[in-house]
Amino acid sequence: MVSFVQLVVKIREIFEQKLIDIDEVMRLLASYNSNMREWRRFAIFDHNKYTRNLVDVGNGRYNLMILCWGPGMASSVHDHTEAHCFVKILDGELTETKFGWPRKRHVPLDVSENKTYKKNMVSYMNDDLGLHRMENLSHSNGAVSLHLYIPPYDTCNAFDERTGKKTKCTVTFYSKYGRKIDHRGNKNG
Ligand code: 2CO
Ligand code: FE2
Repeated sequence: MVSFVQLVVKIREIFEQKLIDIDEVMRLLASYNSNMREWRRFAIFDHNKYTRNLVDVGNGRYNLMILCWGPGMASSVHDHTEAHCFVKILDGELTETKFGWPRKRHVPLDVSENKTYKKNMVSYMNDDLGLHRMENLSHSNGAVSLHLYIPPYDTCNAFDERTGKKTKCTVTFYSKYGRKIDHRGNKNG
């Protein structure tokens, strides 16, 4: 069984290889049994918006971050700028809704899948699989998730669920390496 620090180190080792083996990364993330004491220094919540808290940049090849979702908080419907996106639930639950890419203008997006991920579960997403929204449907509990994006990206597109209209958004960090940075967290993605 790996600790959180060992997990971060093992992710670095995996990405020293050129080719990404999605199943290998999924297995590694699944093998970590979430222990709040190990990651809580990165888990900084905000009252208004889910926060993105940087944990590691793996030599510039990826971004590993912890996202903190207060009750009822959700992302926009968004894409992932051609990055691989792995999500592991560290605490609470998140519900993912997947959508197809917009087919024509002014038409609602098609929902392709809806799944709730519980503590320790792992999900994978990329642009070939469509768009998604993540949300914490709980009215009382927060949720914490570990996200791995390869390669790192700082802009993505958000989509209006009812019209498919696309808006560019910037994704920013609320804290880096456990220290809060002095601007508001991600406003869009
Ligand atoms: N992609 C969103 C973000 O980085 C979170 S949803 O899970 O990929 O803010
Ligand atoms: Fe996402």
